[in-house]
Parts: sequence; structure tokens; C-alpha cells
Amino acid sequence: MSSDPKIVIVGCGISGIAAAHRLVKAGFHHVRILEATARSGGRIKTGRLGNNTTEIGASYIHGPSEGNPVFCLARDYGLLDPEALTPENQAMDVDERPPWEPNWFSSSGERLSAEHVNPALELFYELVDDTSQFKNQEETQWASVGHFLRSEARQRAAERWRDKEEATRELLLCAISTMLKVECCSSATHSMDEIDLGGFCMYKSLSGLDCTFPSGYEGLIKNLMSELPGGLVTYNRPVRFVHWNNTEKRENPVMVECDDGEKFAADHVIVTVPLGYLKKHHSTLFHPPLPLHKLHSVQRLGFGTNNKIYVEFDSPWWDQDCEVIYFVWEDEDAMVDQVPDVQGSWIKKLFGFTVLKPTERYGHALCGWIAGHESEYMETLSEQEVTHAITQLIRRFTGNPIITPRRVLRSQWFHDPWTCGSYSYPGKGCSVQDLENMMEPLPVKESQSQPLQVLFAGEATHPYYYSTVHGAFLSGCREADRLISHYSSISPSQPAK
Ligand code: 6YU
Repeated sequence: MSSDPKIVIVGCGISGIAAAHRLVKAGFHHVRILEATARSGGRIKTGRLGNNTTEIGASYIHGPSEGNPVFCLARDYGLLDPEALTPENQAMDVDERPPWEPNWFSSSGERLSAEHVNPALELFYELVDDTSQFKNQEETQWASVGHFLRSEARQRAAERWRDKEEATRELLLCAISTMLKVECCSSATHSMDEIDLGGFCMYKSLSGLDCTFPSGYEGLIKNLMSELPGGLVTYNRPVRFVHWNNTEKRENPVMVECDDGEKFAADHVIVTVPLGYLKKHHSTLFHPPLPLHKLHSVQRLGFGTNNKIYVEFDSPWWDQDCEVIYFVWEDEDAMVDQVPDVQGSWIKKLFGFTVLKPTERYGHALCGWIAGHESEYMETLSEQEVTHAITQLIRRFTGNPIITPRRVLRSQWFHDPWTCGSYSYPGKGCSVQDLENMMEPLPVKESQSQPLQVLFAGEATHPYYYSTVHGAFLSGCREADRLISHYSSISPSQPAK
């Protein structure tokens, strides 16, 4: 193997960029990124709603504090608002984060007071907190997060709300359905019944009150890209095959072949394609195929859809201090997070909207959130059909028959052929071992002559920051470091210059 190896990175999302950055900085000269699309950033994608910046993909830095490399980069590039930089903001613990100021509306067109719905919200947050007791527990009596939340909610509600009127109790249970739909969006899953309870607790939160990029998340990508050598990325080059374990060749044991037939010989390839893409294409992508234990982990981990529907209005119909709008369907069975008739009533899965703030920056704009198969079906509709459904929904819940959106813009992550969904979640039955299998390089048993041929990065390969930008970033650094330490162990002075 060469002392200045050829390294191909598949995918120019944040994990691929992070890996390239690290390798180039360490003195590797033959680093190349092959990207299927015409742009860098992958699921970091900033768009426009009229004159305003919107995020089609990631919105927040989750946990903006010193321990978060994405926060540190954004701060150093000068991409954040001053409030995000304050010590108070960074020190904010997950449990201390104040709940967003809500406005609640019901399907009968009534505004519900926050006091009225609060018992449901309190019970729900308490149950989500209680999931932490299942950390490191291999077996529980609960089949999934959904099973736990629903069963416990039913039992605790029966005790606590005994003295409330029947109609109030039912309304509160319907509000819990709304909260289950919120959780589906957070985990990009069709239903909380698909999420493993132990896996759910593996996710780690960093301190800091989530913040956004005033000029768009893509500013981070632009800054990072400007520090890479020109020509390092080849765009519009979808990789079709990764031929590895070519035992006849001592040098360049990996051959990466693109859709157009162009071939790139390499010593190492870092695959950063999304888990959704991997689930769909692993059997054609890898030659020889993935070892069975790795394949099973790819299958056990979940990858689902969470989409956004931005809606802009001439004037607000929500309170000035409102940060989130929740819709409660009174005609639904209590505590459901799935719609039985996806085509006929997909819109019921949309839990409501977050309010884009500050108004001076975004105008009167909301971001609707919808997860699961209902979200995937929404993607197949025309923009007019989505706008019509949203308009009818808002008119019904507000009781105001003339509210009309000025503009609507939605994301379509499930039908993006290079992503096939939004982000990963711990599927039922998945364990720490599955997360470890995801990041394990090939060949599994390192042979002296051809080690570390195929390495894996991307958000779904991070054991506890999966589904996030910082998890993806760290996974790229991890795989670059794996190669850097490999080369420094065989030749301490090579190749770093
Ligand atoms: C975060 C947030 N956020 C909303 C929405 C989405 C995501 N995330 P990439 O896909 O970026 O790159 C791969 C590249 O590979 C890509 O360019 C492809 O074109 C290319 N490719 C594919 N196939 C190829 C081939 N064959 N050949 C060549 N190239 C190929 N994260 O931190 N904050 O607010 C959100 C959000 C709608 C879709 C998000 C958020 C997820 C991040 O966007 C995502 O992890 C990274 O960008 C992925 O980078 P990458 O490099 O791995 O892949 C308890 C518990 C619960 C757990 N959940 C709690 C946290 C919830 C996360 N929240 C997310 C919410 C939002 C709003």
C-alpha cells in the first residue's frame, strides 16, 4: 500500500466534508469526493420562501455549546446570532429548557386554553423523561417507545384525571395523540411503535438552547468548502458500485464505479450515503456484498420521513408570543399517532406548526411538520393540492373561513433518490451492537496487506448523536482519524507533512 494513499469519499454531505477536511489537513494528497448531485451539503439545504431564508433540511444546532463541533465552527465563522453565543444559552441544560409558548386549536374550530391542555402536556413530558430508566436495559416488558407511552399514559391518566369530566378526559387523551405526532417528527418515524425503548435512550443531548443560522445552514457548508482544495469534489457523479476485497491487487484494492461507467481506483473508500439509500441499494452497491451481521444492522436500524411544510401569511392568526401551534383532533381515537386512511386523511398527521422567529426576518411564516407514511404520501401530491389541504385545515381549526396562505413550500425527502427519507432512528429490536456494526470498516478481519478498504460515516453511524448534523460531522472525523492513525502507526512520519 502506498504511503500517500488514494482515498475516495462517497457523498458530499457534512460527514463527507468533515472527513475530507481532516484528511487534507493531515497531509493526505489524494482525497476525492464523488457526489451524486450538483451541490454540496446533502441534508443541509437552505431554500427560499419568497424573500426569506428557509431550511429544507436541518434547521437547528441541537445543543449549541462547547462540546458541539458544529456550534464551534458556526461561532468561529461568525454565522450565529449573539443570543446563541451567550454563556446562559450554552449552559441551558436539556431539562431546564423552557417549553415553547403554545397556541392550541381543536378540530371543532375552538381555541383551547393552555391551562386546559396543560395536564396532557405535563403527563406526556413526564413519560418521555421516564424512558431514561430503560437505558442499558436489554429486555423490558414494553415492545416499543409507543407501547410504553400509551400504556403508561392510559394508566396514569385514569388515576390522575379521575375527577375530571368525561369530555375533558377525552380531550386530554386526544392532546396526547398530538404529542405522539410531535415525537414522530422528532424521530422521523411513522409511529412511536417502531422505536426501540433501549435505543431511544442511547440518544444523548448536549447542553444549550437549540439555535438556527440566520442566513441559512448552508453558510456552514460554504465556509467548510472554501477551505478545501479546488476540484476535490466531482459533482453529478453517482457511485453505482464499490468493488472491494480485490485480493489480486496489492495497491488500490477498491474500485469505485460511477453511473456513467467512470472508474476510480482507491486504497480506501469512505461511504457516507444516507441509511435510506443504503437500505435500498446495498445489494447492488457492494461487491462482494456486505457481511450478514452488518446487513442485519442496516435492516434493523430505522430510517423514516419527517417533512416540513412552510406557509406564509399576510398577517398572523396566532398570538404574538406564540412559538408553536398544536392541533387536536377530537374525532380521533385517543392516543393514536397513525392515520388509518393515509390517502383520505394524511393531513391529520401534521401535528401543527412552529412559528418562524423573529418576524422582522421571516415575516408571518409557519413551519408545519409531518412524519411517516402520511408525509411520504403528501410528497406525491401537487403543490396546489398541499396548499388546498393546509388552507382547509387552518380554516377548520381556527373557525375562520377566509384565512388564505400567501405561499406554501414543502420538502420531499422520501422521494429524493439520494436520501430516501429524512434521518435514522433506533428501530425495534436494535441494540448498541447494531450501531457499532454500522461503523465497522470492511474487511471485518483486517488483513495485513489490505486493511480498511471500506469505511462508513454519516449520521446513522453515530452511536448516540445519530439523526443530527453534529453526529454526522463527528462520524466523518472519526473515519478520517481511523485512517490517519493507521498510517501513523505503520509509518509515523507519513503522510502528514
Ligand atoms: C440537526 C436539525 N433537522 C430536518 C430534516 C432532515 C434532516 N436533520 P447527507 O445526506 O447530508 O450526505 C450524503 C450525501 O451522499 C448526499 O449529498 C447525497 O447526495 C450523496 N449520495 C447519496 N448516494 C450517493 C451515491 N450513490 N453516489 C454519490 N453520492 C451519493 N439535524 O442537527 N438539526 O434541525 C435537523 C432535520 C427535514 C431531512 C434533519 C437535523 C438531520 C441532518 O440533516 C442530518 O443528520 C445530516 O445532515 C446528515 O449528514 P450526512 O453527511 O450523514 O448525510 C430521543 C431521541 C430522538 C432522536 N432524535 C432527536 C433529534 C432529532 C433530529 N432532528 C431533526 C430535526 C430537524 C428539524
